[in-house]
Amino acid sequence: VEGLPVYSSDDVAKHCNESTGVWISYKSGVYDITPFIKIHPGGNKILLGAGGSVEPFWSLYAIHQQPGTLALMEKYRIGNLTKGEEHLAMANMHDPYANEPRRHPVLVVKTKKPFNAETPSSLLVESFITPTDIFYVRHHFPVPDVDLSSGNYSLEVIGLDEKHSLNLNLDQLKTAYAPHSVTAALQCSGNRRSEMNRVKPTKGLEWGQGAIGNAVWKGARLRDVLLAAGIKDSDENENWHVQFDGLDADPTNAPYAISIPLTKAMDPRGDVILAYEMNGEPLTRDHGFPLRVVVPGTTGARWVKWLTRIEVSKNESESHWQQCDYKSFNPSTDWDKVDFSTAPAIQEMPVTSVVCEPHDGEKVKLKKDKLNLRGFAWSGGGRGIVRVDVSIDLGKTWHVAELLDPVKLSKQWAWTRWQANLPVQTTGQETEIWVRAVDSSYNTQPEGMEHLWNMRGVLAVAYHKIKVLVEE
Ligand code: MTE
Ligand code: MO
Repeated sequence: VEGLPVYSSDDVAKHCNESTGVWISYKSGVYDITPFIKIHPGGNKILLGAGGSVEPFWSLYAIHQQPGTLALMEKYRIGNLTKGEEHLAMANMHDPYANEPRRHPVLVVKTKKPFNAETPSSLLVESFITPTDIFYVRHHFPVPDVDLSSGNYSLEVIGLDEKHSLNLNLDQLKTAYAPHSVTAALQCSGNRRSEMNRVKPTKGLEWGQGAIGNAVWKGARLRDVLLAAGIKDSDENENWHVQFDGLDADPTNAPYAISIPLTKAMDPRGDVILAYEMNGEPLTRDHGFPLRVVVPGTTGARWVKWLTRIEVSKNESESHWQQCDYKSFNPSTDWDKVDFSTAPAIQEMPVTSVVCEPHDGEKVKLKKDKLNLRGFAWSGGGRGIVRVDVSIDLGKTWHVAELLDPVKLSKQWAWTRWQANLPVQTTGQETEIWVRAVDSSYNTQPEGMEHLWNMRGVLAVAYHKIKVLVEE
């Protein structure tokens, strides 16, 4: 670093767009990141930091606190910042995370700002319904704080024809539309990413197996609200979408926004609801108070929290999250080659299963010469789990696990817990456990994460494999 040219924060500030070139500072370094802009995993959000210090944005998008980010940056280093000017760009920043809710200490925190945390998997298998306080949390931004008594909260609903637009407060939504309850699992597209990262690093939060939970959601049917907004069943077109905006927004004021197909929204069997209750209580702030979308069978990213706007449109959302995230690619596609427009957004999720107990690396004792295993399985699209298979000899022989929760073949939105008691002949040895589930379409999981690997680390649904030491 010694010997590089010295630049002032004013010099950096002059390079703030693509025509001047984009410079940023980080601590005492000055970087020309112009060539990096088009391959930045977070899209053009990187321009927010142009001409100044990136530190505030790095703490806003905590994903950058991964090892490797700095090393990647060093390639673009062109000089040093004038001594003493390191904090100039940040002098007036206030902490957007000053007003976060309290969280249960049992949650395993992945990032604090934004807050992202998962449920320990040994707790997941304890109950069919995951208690709200220990349910995983996935935020992109600070948590909005809605005060219903201020009268400022409303839900705007825009149909295809503006004449029928609705503007509802929470009471109107609760009284005008019959409440409907749905028991459904919510799972992040990135659940189990850490297993995929063992093949090769991906970009995303380092989730274990706990970015999933199962809850009872209550609210108005989206179908009923859309009918009131003038949408007819005959309007249905495979390509049309329903867009949702949250109250949370990025530093350019673009709200978290996502869309789902209109066919799913209008399907009376689709059970999409605008939920104001989770597990019998009003939603908590972390889970979207006062209103969130529940899209059973569909990936978590579409379940927009702090919902404030719905719009039916002839195309899907143009947002970064719809277009340039939550998509999967061929294992040989990397960030320098990827064209996000070539892949559809993830909607329904594939089948997955997890061993929750014992956990990877645990020393276990046999009960009556048997090894007791417990876990969960789930599939998207309303496909119920019909079988869970377990092997302790690398797939030479398989045992059928017992399903602990009732399963339907269709419209099965909830997960299913399972258990198995396997005879183990030898003790004092490391034993590898494999589990895979089969859903009602007879879809099952691929064996290895290596064949599923994708640069974003989504849909990590290979067999769950763990090793335990069976004690005497
Ligand atoms: N909605 C808004 N408005 N903002 C968000 O950051 N995160 C999404 C989704 N809805 C998100 C959102 C993602 S990626 C997931 S996995 C789920 O919310 C997580 O929901 P939970 O925090 O209630 O578990
Ligand atoms: Mo997610």
